[in-house]
Amino acid sequence: MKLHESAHAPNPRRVRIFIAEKGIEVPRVQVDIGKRENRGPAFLALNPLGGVPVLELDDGRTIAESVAICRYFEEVHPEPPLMGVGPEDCAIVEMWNRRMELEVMRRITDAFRHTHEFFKGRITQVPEYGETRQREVPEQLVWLDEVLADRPFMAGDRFSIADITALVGIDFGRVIGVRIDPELKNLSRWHESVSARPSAQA
Ligand SMILES: N[C@@H](CCC(=O)N[C@@H](CS)C(=O)NCC(=O)O)C(=O)O
Repeated sequence: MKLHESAHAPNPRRVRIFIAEKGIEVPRVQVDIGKRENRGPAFLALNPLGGVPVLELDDGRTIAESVAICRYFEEVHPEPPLMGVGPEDCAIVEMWNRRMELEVMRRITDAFRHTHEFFKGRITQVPEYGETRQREVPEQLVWLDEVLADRPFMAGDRFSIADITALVGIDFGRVIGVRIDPELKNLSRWHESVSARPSAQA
């Protein structure tokens, strides 16, 4: 098994944190997205959409999409659970992970993709769209602060994939100037606590 990933990209970091929480070691292959290795024929044979990460199984099958890769590891290595326990809890974790992905991380990566040099010539940038997405981020962080008023983690009492997605999204936001306002006490406390977990260094 091999994990094709890129050290500085946010989606691979989600998977690295996830497997670090589970104590799983997986051989990694670095894909240089700066040099567009992920757009060359060898990588496109693994994932025709060209995104990292990709998990290559021993039988040659490949799994792309960070959450699908995490789902695989959750099934083969259930402890500690990071995607919920039982039908209700699993659905609640999924709800919060989707919210973190679609509302928080996606907003930040859209802002990056549409305004940053790195994506010039790679996608059709619409700077106005990126700037609008960026302007919306602070109000999302206020919302997260409210969410965390009555619970330690995004989906409740237990650390989950929703925390991983939120952490990776917010940390990646640093490249475009996203910072947590210290006045957001709940979000600041959460960020400090999840950043202190050894997995956050992955
Ligand atoms: N939906 C995919 C997104 C994968 C993705 O877009 N990865 C980024 C890195 S975070 C990438 O490969 N970017 C370079 C490119 O698209 O050329 C997932 O969740 O894994």
